[in-house]
Amino acid sequence: MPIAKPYVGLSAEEAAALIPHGALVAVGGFTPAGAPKAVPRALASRARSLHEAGHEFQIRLLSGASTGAACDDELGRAEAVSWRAPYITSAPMRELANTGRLDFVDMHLSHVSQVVLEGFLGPVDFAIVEATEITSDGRVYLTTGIGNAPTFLQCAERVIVELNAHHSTRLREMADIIVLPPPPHRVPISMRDPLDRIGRPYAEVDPEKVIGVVFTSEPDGGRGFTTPDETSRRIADHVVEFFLREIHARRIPAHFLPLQSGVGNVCNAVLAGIAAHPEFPRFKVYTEVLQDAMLDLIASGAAVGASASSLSLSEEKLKFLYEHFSDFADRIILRPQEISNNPGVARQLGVIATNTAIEVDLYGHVNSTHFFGTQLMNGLGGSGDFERNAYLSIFMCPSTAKGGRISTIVPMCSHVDHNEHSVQVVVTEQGLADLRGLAPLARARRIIATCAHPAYRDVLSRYLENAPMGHIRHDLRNCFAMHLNYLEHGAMVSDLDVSQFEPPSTRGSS
Ligand code: 0RQ
Repeated sequence: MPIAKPYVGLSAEEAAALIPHGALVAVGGFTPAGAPKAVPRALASRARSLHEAGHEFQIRLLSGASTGAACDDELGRAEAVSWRAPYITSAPMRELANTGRLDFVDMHLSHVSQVVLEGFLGPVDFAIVEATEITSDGRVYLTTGIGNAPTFLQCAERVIVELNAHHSTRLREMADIIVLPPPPHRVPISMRDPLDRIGRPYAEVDPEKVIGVVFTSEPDGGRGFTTPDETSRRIADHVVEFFLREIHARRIPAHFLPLQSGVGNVCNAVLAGIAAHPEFPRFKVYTEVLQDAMLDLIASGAAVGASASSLSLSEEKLKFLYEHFSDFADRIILRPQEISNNPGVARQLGVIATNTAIEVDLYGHVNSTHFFGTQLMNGLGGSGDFERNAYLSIFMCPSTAKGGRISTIVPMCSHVDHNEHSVQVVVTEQGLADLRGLAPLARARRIIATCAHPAYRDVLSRYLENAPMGHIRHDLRNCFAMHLNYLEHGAMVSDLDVSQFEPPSTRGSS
């Protein structure tokens, strides 16, 4: 591949060797999509060699969202990161965060760009971004994930670009890039429709800052989803029926409102449920990651088009997209996450937000991030950007986890990411609790009656009705009794008959 002047071609190892211990390194992309691969992998290998030789070597790592295996997994396994923000899905990184060996800062994804530009995290020493092209005047055409790359390119002191030949150069037709200056120079975001374009097809960098270009040809390594299981399908059915009822009651317009869909199998099942329903109107999507199920909806015409920050697709779907690019070019827009997740835009467009919870308490507070208040799962990602500001805020989860031994409906959340004021609808496979207009005790009774698994309804009702009276009823001595029971005895209630949670096909078989 020819290289534009004035850039220097480097091997990944040569590029990694330029990054010193303690540097704040900011990587482009959003999820594995568009995250750099070769240089982080070489950095991990360098860290291992240095550690073996008895030297200190750790970087601080900032990204758009999660990254790919070549970045977070490799650097995590090499214990090459001392500080990490704003979101991870990597098991090695999670392990470090949960054992006190990594300082992880969980942030709303829409906040990252402004926090960097405001200087709150200190100077960004290096940006590493993945692109299909960099021009001699500093235009950078990004690949499948935009994330915070435009901001990082603007403010990093030194820049390394991975030019990845695996990706279509036509991706620039989907990119719509703008970097908002910090206050008091903010400009209004002029967007009335999810498919409005407000920026340029490229990010910009001062060519003087680019210390090297590394050539690669490597897929993102995105994974597809499993076929929705029965629990996810039942959650999806409740959500789809609710949407249709709301349209019928004219609380949602007949042509629907832009949909935001979070990560995971439940969210994909909802999309599949929407696709399968003959009466569902064609709708637009305003979300952060475009996953396989969403591409299917756009391909089938069920969805008009989507705004997102990345194409987080399986290899098979990405290949399909590249082969039929012209069909999608003006129906998918890829934006920096400050815009894809912008709270003001979500409010302006009237986004309907659907995300998954780890646990929900009786009053509708949601924990998205920490098991038993201590063990980090992934981080809150973009869920708060959308849920707090949505036209309709919906959280979904199975009513139980770990073979029924955990109820996801609990008296009090062991950690709170979204408070009761950001949560209007809670859905499990048991049913859908519409909490709009309900005062705290009515919310609690509805959540127990509608969402809790029958095996846990009595214990939850007893907790509520025996708690001291107040505007909100809580028994501070017992609000975590179910959590403690699980930690001490392996189930949230004693004498639990776990056979009732087995899927119907295995029930009764030996
Ligand atoms: O663990 O597989 O070991 O049994 O948690 O659970 O049901 O597979 O959940 O994959 O849908 O993810 C909230 C984590 C849900 C995700 C969360 C255990 C359960 C299992 C996973 P095992 P499921 P999903 C925008 C939106 C925050 C970020 C976000 C998430 C494992 O959706 O990270 O919303 N959300 N971003 O057994 C103990 C409980 C549990 C529990 C489940 N109450 N206690 N364990 N599990 N509930 C996208 C971006 O930001 C990019």
